[in-house]
Amino acid sequence: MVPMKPGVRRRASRPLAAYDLFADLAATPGREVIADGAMILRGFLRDEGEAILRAIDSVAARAPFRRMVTPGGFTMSAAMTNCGRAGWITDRRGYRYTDVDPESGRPWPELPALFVDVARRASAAAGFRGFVPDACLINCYEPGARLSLHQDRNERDFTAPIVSVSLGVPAIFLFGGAERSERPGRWRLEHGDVVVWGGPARLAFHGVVALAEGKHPLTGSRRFNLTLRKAL
Ligand SMILES: O=C(O)CCC(=O)C(=O)O
Repeated sequence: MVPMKPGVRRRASRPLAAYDLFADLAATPGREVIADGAMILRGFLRDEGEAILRAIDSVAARAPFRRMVTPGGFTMSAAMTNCGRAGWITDRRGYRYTDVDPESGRPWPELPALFVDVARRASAAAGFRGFVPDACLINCYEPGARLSLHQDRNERDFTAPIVSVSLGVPAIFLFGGAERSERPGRWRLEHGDVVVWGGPARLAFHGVVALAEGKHPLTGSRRFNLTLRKAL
């Protein structure tokens, strides 16, 4: 080991969210690479959908879904809530994370252990090791609700991947590049599919096309999405 000069502090090692296994795992059946650093895990959580939906209900009982307003004054069509140490919000003052729910003044509900476990397993299955989320944005789409192309960039640490879980009615997911002008690909996401992106894809623009009418035995006409992130 090289001795350090007196007064020079060794930098703390960065959290390990390595992307080194991505290429090896991409060839596994049920995995679909949609960009360098981004993959869909088909049906990964199909059998756990019901338990995840129950956990969403218990979060929403404490921090109800609401339709937030963008800084430009547009009311978003998807309803949202959060759990974890930080929750993503938007209002006339901007996009940001807060440690309390502005509607109640109370901390966001804790991240259910199931969500942490799902994030760990899904990120590892996509080749990102050591991911521990501290925030989960929960989106609820009714028919017609959509999410326009955006980057997830309010987080402090872009070395951590994003884990995005789809439940209920299928949706068309848009996934592009680091520039908004890049034409995104379109991917149908079904109940239990998980998308993981990080490394070179971490700041890719992505969005969701307006939800079509549909019926799912567990969610009726709605689609839910969990976006698990390391925000702090
Ligand atoms: O609903 C989805 O599949 C994507 C959600 C999303 O992009 C987000 O919450 O940033």
